[in-house]
Amino acid sequence: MTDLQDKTSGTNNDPYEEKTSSPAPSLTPSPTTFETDVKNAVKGAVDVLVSLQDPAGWWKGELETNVTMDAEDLLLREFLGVRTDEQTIGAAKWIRSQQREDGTWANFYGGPPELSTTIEAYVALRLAGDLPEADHMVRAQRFIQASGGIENSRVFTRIWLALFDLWPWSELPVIPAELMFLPHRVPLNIYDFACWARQTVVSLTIVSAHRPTHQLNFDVPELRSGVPAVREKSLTTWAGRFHALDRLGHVYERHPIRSLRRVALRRAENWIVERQEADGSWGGIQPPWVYSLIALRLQGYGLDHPVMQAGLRGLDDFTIDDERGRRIEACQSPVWDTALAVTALADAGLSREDPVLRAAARFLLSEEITVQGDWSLRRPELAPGGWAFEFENDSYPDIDDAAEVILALGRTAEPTKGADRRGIAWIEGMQCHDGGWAAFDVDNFQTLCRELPFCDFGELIDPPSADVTAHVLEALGPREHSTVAVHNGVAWLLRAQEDDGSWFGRWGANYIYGTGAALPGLVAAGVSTSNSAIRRGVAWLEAHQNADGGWGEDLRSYRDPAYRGRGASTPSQTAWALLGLLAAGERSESLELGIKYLVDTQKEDGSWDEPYFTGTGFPGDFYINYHLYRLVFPLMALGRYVSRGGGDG
Ligand code: R04
Repeated sequence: MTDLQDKTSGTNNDPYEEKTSSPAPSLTPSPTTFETDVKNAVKGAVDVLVSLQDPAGWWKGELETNVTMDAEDLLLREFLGVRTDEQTIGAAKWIRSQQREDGTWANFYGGPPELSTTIEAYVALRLAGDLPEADHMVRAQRFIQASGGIENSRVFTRIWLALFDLWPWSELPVIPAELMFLPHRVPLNIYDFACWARQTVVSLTIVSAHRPTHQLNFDVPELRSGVPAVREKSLTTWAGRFHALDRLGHVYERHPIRSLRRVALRRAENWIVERQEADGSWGGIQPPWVYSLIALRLQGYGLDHPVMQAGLRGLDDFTIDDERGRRIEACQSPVWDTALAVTALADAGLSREDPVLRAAARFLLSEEITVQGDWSLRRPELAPGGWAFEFENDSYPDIDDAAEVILALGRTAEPTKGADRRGIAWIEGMQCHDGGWAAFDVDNFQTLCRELPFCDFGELIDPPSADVTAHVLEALGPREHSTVAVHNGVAWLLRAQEDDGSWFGRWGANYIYGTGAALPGLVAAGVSTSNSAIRRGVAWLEAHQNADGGWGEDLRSYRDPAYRGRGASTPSQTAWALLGLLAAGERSESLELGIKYLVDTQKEDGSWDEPYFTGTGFPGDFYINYHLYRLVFPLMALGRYVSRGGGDG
């Protein structure tokens, strides 16, 4: 069922109907009871959030993505020869539980059927012993065939199938290991790729050179349509030229210069080994992790090698096994979640001295990055600092986490011993030349990466985004209003405003996230709340409020403009809109209705439900349900509303 179906019914309780076209629900009769209700909501949310803190000071909500994680986990284990029955049964149960009535799997809750995800889930279930004649498998086949079959699936999916001889390597783009030789100034060298793509590409060069074929006791002819996928052929486009180059690449693959290839592979291998993190991961994220393990195995690393051992053991810590089933987290968010939780609790009125906040601050301080990373290539003189997303991804700190941690540290009395100052210096040093901030790197703009034949999934580069730039302004603004860095950042963010008054959300869904971040960022950096950019942002938010008082934006808005700012209300998106309105000094009915939505939808236990995914990994391709978002963002919004002195007064 699609979320827009009830649009056609035209009834008044359509959650998508904008408030201008529907009767507004009346406000609570007495303002005093309403204020009490809000304060009680804050108290309930504080209690549950505090109860979720780990004794070591951190918070970490589940990071939910899609079943390709679980399918690929079984395939990885099969490839390495370490797959157990217990793992297989648990993962298969989880994968089956995520299948929808029509036999398909999606990439996010309520999302459209996704071909590659459905193929990977199907193959994993075959591996687990489900028969192709079984009802649920037949339904999946029908969708896969109707969508063009394996032929039409993404490169990553076909690589997984090729590893098991279910798809020919000759029908996959070449990922030449000789990429490792390109100097840093030459376009398409590995540092032109965003860090997450770089780690994936380097390990796949090794896999692509070895072309392994691990035999299974089944094939999947039922998933092949026999119709070749259409690829860009015109030499007037880069995609077409790269496609032609790829055909040449296939010829070269048959007779590569052996010594050159050997050196290239050794270089890729060493590059990978040098970047393994203390938890055994690569970048703390699933794709480079699993491809690196496969690549090193192909380079001759045995399962008893310490690098392989650490890698496999680390995966266990990214596995959740509970009554809902066995599933893999694509990454983990302890630093991010802890920073947000501190800010939310401080907004709710916890004192700077509160032991809860001080313990969290001590954890954050222990996570400060003190070593150089791939980011140093473009900024060799810049001293390390800042924070990464996870427990252990020291090589890849990110600017978004650094900004949020600096904001959080400012809310506790714990002495920072200069960590915030070093973080600010690092962030300032990581500003792109155009004034914006990206997530992990400086000036990572090479759009040509996106045209390569093996790059048909996800975001390949890391250019500045409105949400990260806004978070930086929020962190730096109040301290350094007049620095050149802040001035250029404000100018960047003002230029990034869309014609309709909103801002694009790169790491959260979508224009509501971007706008809900941009308004507080601009105001913190000294832009007046009466500035026309702020007013237009406020107007956009208020025009996209749902009839139930909340806000929501369907992830399809990344591909289809019709969904911009539209979707079922969710707690986190409602909170983002409210944080924008609050920062802009709004005291409108819209604000009150939004607060009322949060109060009314809070559960008995003080938390909120949020089946919808509101986090973005890659616009259009990869989405995240951060399980703590449903709690920390509503708490921030309610807390800021109360401390401002609520009501219309
Ligand atoms: C919300 C905060 C954003 N801030 C920190 C981001 C941290 C998470 O970043 C990533 C998470 C990812 N997952 N999976 C991938 C990924 C990449 C990230 C991923 C990587 C490569 C391929 C497929 C998926 F950068 Br291929 C969970 C900026």
